[in-house]
Amino acid sequence: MMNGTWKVDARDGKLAMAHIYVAFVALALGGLAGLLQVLVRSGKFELPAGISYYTILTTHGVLLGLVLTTFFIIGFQFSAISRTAGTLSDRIRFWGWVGFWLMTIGTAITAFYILIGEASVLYTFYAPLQAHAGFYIGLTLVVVGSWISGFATFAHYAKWKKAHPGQVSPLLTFMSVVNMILWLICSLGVAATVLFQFIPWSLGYVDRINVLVSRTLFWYFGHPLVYFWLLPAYMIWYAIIPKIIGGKMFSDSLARMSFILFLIFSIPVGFHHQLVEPGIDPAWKYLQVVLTFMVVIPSLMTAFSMFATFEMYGRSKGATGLFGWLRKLPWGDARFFAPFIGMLFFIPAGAGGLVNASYQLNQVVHNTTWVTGHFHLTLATTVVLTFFGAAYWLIPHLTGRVMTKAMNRLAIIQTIVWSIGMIFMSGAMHFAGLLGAPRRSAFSTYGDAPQALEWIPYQIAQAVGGTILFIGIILVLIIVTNLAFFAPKGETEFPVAEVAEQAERTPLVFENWKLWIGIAVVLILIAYTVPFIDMIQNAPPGSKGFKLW
Ligand code: HAS
Ligand code: CU
Repeated sequence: MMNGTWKVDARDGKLAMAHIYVAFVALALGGLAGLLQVLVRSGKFELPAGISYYTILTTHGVLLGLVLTTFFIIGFQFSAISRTAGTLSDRIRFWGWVGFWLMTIGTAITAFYILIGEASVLYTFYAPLQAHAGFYIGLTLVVVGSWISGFATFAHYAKWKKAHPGQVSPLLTFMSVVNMILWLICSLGVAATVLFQFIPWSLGYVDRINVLVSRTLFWYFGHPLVYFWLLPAYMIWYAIIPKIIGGKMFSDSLARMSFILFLIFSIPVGFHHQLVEPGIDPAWKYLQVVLTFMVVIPSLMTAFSMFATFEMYGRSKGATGLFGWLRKLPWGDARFFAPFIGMLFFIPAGAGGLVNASYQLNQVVHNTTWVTGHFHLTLATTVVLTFFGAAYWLIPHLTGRVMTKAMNRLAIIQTIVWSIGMIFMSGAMHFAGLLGAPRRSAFSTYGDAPQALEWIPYQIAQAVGGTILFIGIILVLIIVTNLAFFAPKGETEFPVAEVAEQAERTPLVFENWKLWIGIAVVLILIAYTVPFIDMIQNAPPGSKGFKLW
């Protein structure tokens, strides 16, 4: 497929880089907060100057879970659509900048209220914890900004379609569109709870909040949010990694189909975060658990597709035997190595997700550090290592530089450091969680309860792992700064893979948006309407706000 340009236009590159700078500043500050947290939870360290553990924890979750991800993803996607569907028009780029500034101003406002200690409500901001209204208003601006970038993406796609009637759109553009549709539909939930519940309540216009409705709207958003993080990583796996290893993509249709399945199944599943929540009929929890297991399928398809890509490539290089192809992969290339390690970690990470989603097992792990361990494998390893791997070619591509051998070596070391740190930290979180160690909680021996004394050694292992991870953050920041400002001038490729099968065979039905969005909406209505009416009709009086920090 000959689509787009070889190089991202310099003006589009600037827009993408603006997002990427904010993402890495968030990584630096959020990572520092993470280090302080593991030290506190080891029991050997206290925060100075009366700073609350929960202030630090909120900073960490918001900066890394919400800011790093959203900014990196939108920056990456803008460069991907510019690369594959052609340079953005001035008007679309203008709206991209509007989106960027709204998100940045919103982030600054939210960060301000967190840092002055007025919003230590963690990144899930569960009611009845009540933050300063500025926290919610800042978040609203971030979401509205991201919507504008979403519409800019759709406009660019529509322009391409108009110029290429009857043709299948470039894969990376198609995938970016799916991810932004997913994001738009799901963020309606968080927008609704923030605008209609949290803001009036935190401003004092109303006294009480319907806690169950707020959590339900949050998780209607919160689960698809994790796929909004994951899909860009899958874009890199499907469409970029095959080119980096010198091979071809296994199947264009399969990749598109898995993205459509994510669009359909990833929203009506939020109850798997509320399995122990009273006030929701178990029948509806059951339905959403079934749908959760449906959304595992596109990940299994992705695993299959990646194995097929690697094996096809290895065999074309003469590999034999069941795993002979493994030896043919370019282990010394950080652009491959970091995302590959991310894939490897996704095997236990995904298995942990299946444990979480299993109704009975969820009773054991819910609200324990097991869950924290789960998302440090999924988000903080699989997704983040893939993003790092992408940054190693994307940043030099956009800044007109090249990665030196020394920096590549440092990036390999970075990946190894990250893996070791994460095995210790996330491993310890999983084990301590099974013993009952609570998440979202500062250090305590709970009056020397025997259980609590049992998990303290794991919390020390957690601190060791977290410290190693912080070294990993320093390394990646050194690499990124080098690639953005100091690396030698030159041209770096934005790799986009070709497909092994004939690309023309991809059916156009994947772009029948009315159909797919229609199915998604129907499933959402089936999964949510009745329980939602229940929650409103049978609501207790609601809760006043609490500031417990
Ligand atoms: Fe999750 C909680 C269930 C995936 C993130 N999850 C969380 C939270 C976060 C999160 C942040 O059902 C905490 C939210 C909070 O603060 O409360 N999760 C799942 C399930 C999946 C899953 C079923 N989660 C993710 C991903 C995330 C993420 C992805 C971020 C990016 N999760 C849950 C549940 C909870 C939860 C419950 C609530 C728990 C509670 O009680 O609070 C699935 O999508 C996972 C499917 C994945 C697989 C793996 C496929 C493997 C692949 C790799 C192939 C490898 C290759 C390399 C090719 C089945 C694709 C091979 C090479 C060799 C040499 C071997
Ligand atoms: Cu989920």
